[in-house]
Amino acid sequence: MKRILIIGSTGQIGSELSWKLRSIYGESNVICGYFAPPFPEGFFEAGQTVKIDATDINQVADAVKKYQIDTIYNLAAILSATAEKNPQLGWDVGIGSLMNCLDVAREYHCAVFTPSSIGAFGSNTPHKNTPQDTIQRPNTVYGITKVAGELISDYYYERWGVDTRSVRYPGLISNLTLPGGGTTDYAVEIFYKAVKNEKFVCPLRAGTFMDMMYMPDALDAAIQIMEADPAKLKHRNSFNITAMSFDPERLYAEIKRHIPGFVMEYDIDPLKQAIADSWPDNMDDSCARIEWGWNPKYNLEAMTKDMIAILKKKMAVGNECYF
Ligand code: NAD
Ligand code: AKB
Repeated sequence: MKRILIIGSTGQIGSELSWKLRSIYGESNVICGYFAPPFPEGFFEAGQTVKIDATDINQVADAVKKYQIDTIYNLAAILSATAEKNPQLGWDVGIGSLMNCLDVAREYHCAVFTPSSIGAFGSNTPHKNTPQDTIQRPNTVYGITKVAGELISDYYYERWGVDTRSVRYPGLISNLTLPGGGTTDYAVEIFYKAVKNEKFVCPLRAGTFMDMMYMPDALDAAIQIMEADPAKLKHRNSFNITAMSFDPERLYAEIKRHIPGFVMEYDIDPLKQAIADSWPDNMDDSCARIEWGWNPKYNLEAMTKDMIAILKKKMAVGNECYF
């Protein structure tokens, strides 16, 4: 049985991954590291928690020793749009936390999962059917941390035998915790506006295609890659994975099939638009499919139906809607 530490467990991914990992590996085997508010509802009651600033190696090492951890899910990061406003912080959290996890993992024999992103690609990467192995010259600090993270994770595997594995997540759409300041956040925010019957102002231009994924598939990916047979992995850090690709117009049209009166307008955010323009339109994820059986369940139609149903239910019981 695994003993898991999640670093950054209160964010968009961690708040859902913690429930899923507990349901698979047992409540007492999953320790949720937290850094700063906001905390998901019931976070401190749901299981074991520990405060960790992952940029401090002693805090990571103390938690690994105390809880006899053998697997670290390292989710600490500053997402793309926020990191552009504070590059030093983006670097310190993205790379500082990863280096600490890798060094602690090397000493205490842990496996490490650290997500990469579509942000690991740049303007001169082929944008259509982006290959697994291709040019990676991003021009955002977030993307630079992701490329450096992929390389140093492979280095720790090859040089020291640390079992590092990763996926390049696309934009993630979910309904529990709001996204943390990325370029793809619009694809979540639009749903909150739609179910509240409010107008949505889209920060990206029509025709801006990016890969996207519904959170249940993203959680499955994180677990499947860490459970994959190592003998079958030709790649490790990191695998292209995707579930759908759309632009704001296509998403708007799909939501309007459920909420016909919904209105969307555009007010382009130049920073987010420049970042989105540098990212792939759609990635080729065939290596993940072949090497560890990646096979997402949700396409645009299924994700949209589920998002609207869940958010409407939340609103009906009077829960807070934040946008
Ligand atoms: P998020 O911003 O929602 O959460 C990040 C978490 O890191 C938060 O809980 C925050 O408190 C924590 N954190 C910040 N500084 C810390 C520190 N010094 N020590 C410990 N924890 C710290 O991010 P997320 O969306 O959950 O993303 C998790 C990972 O997945 C990141 O590596 C991100 O780059 C990657 N990713 C996310 C998406 C997406 O669409 N959400 C897409 C691609 C990749
Ligand atoms: C962001 O937009 O920064 C993230 C990502 C795709 O990495 N959602």
